[in-house]
Amino acid sequence: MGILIRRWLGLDVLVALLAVATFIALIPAGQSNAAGPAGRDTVGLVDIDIAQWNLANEDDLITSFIFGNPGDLPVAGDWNGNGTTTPGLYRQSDGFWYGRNSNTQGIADFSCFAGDPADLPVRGDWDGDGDENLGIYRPSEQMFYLFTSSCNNAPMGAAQISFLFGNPGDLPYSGDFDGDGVTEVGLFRPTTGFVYYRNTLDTGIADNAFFWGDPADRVFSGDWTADGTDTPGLFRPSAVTSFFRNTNTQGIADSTFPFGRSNWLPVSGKWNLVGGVPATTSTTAATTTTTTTTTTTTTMATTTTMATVNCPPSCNVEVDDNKFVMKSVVIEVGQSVNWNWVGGNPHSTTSDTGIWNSEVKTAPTSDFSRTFNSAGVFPYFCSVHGSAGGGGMSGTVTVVTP
Ligand SMILES: [Ca+2]
Ligand SMILES: [Ca+2]
Ligand SMILES: [Ca+2]
Ligand SMILES: [Ca+2]
Repeated sequence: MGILIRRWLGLDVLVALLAVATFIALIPAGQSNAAGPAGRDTVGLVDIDIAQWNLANEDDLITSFIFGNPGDLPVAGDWNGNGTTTPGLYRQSDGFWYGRNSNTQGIADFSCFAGDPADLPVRGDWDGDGDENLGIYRPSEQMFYLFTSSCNNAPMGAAQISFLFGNPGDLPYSGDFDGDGVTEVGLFRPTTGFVYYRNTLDTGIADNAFFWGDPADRVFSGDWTADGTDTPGLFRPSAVTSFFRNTNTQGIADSTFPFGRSNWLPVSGKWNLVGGVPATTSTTAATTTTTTTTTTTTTMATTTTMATVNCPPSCNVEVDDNKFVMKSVVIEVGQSVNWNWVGGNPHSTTSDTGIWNSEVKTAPTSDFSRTFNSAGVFPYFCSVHGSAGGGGMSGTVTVVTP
């Protein structure tokens, strides 16, 4: 039948017919999200205007917190392989990704330089060893770059897996579509409403393709049935509703979840959250009454490979009222920074990413030293007079490879 229609009408018309049929079918679909089995993935929606994460649990109750800066692209994953999915984000402005290992408000647990402006993030267990790592899709090249290494606050370097897949305009998503424990990548093509994916992480034509969505939909995937296989979901801004399908086949949604606001971006995972507030929807953007002063990550310097060392083997930074004298120091891997308290006020040197904290000290007898054994940009602040992200009394240590 399909072949006949294609001969008579042409493929584009067939696609259009399928699109209309499936669009209508999606809307009145299925049971509510809360009726799914225990241990399944659930959705989260991120308001990127204010970096607010809103994670739904299996009872459709919402936990909200701030992580990141406005405009960061959310990408959640089980970065430490402990069974709980937690936030990550990709900052297109500087190519850094930032991750957190708990579903609470706080600073990033790690950050790494990973990509280019305009790259789009995906997450997955690309090597099947139990933890998830970052991947990026570079639309200009139609290339996936997937990292199997963890982020340890140094540049990620070259991706372990890279391959060509897709057409210009495609949007990436990822999931374990065949349930073998290794995550694959897929693409949503807004012009056709189809998703395409491969069962292996290499170049080739799609192993499966089916209609799933409208141009404005935001496609993701998850294990909605707790059987180990990821299948598609989508967030439809016009309906402020997430739709879930339990198989990687064309058809109507198996369940739906009305929640969020039309400008929010979806993520999915096992958040392992108990309690929360009931889900609500709105077609208007959130008013930005939520404070962003707790924004937790920092605007990092652009890549620092060309930075010039400006400290001798040990670098002295004066902790004055209320500033760090030598706010931006550049050292080589293996060298140390020594902070000396000279002002009259109490101050601290506290890493944005939590990797050191002097606690609050006062002059004249205080100092604090740290040796930096890996390359990267390490922002810090005074917990009394500054804030993470370069607010107030703050500075950076840039560590370069000799
Ligand atoms: Ca985890
Ligand atoms: Ca892995
Ligand atoms: Ca797989
Ligand atoms: Ca499943």
